[in-house]
Amino acid sequence: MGNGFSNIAAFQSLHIVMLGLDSAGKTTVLYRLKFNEFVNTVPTIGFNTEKIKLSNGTAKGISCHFWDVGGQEKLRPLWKSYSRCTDGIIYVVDSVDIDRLEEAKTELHKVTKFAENQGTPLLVIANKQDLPKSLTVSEIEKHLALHELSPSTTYHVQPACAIIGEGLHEGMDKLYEMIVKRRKSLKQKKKR
Ligand SMILES: Nc1nc2c(ncn2[C@@H]2O[C@H](COP(=O)(O)OP(=O)(O)O)[C@@H](O)[C@H]2O)c(=O)[nH]1
Ligand SMILES: [Mg+2]
Repeated sequence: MGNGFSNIAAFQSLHIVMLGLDSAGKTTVLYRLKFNEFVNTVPTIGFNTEKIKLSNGTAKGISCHFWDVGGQEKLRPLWKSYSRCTDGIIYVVDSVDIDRLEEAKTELHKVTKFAENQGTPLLVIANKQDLPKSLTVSEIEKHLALHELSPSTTYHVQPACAIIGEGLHEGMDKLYEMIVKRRKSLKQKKKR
């Protein structure tokens, strides 16, 4: 392969948790990745989970076990246990729901501060880019105050439209790259 990623294929499957406020599009992302088509969703009570073998890009062939946890306020206390010791966190944001970006920011910062999540790579999906007046990546980055996250948290903001699947594979590639990098540096630290 020669891209430095080959050895990660030996990993069993990556554990990925998907968080974000209710209605951001998490479940749509999940089923878009799973079935490669649009699936009409209902609000998630509890969680959805799917094992998905990625079919595109550098992460092609990598198995991921996704946990899509409901985002309603009463369900958010669950986020802590679902995100514990995960390989990567996907945080889905509705790019037109400006009124709730402050709330999205608060919840995101809470999650990344849990001791178990220190350094866990973060993929922010700036979803619903198909809608008029959707905020750009840099606006989302600012509203979520991503620069205030702990320096150990590597992140990438990916513009996407989950309904047609645009941006999702690019986002997964970035997340995968961050996960590989982190594993390598953890391994090197252990050797020292
Ligand atoms: N226009 C648009 N609507 C979307 C997109 N992604 C999801 N939705 C819609 O947003 C609503 C909430 O989606 P859902 O996946 O259930 O959100 P969740 O609560 O985060 O799981 C549904 O009506 C979806 O069809 C998108 O990229 N563009
Ligand atoms: Mg849902």
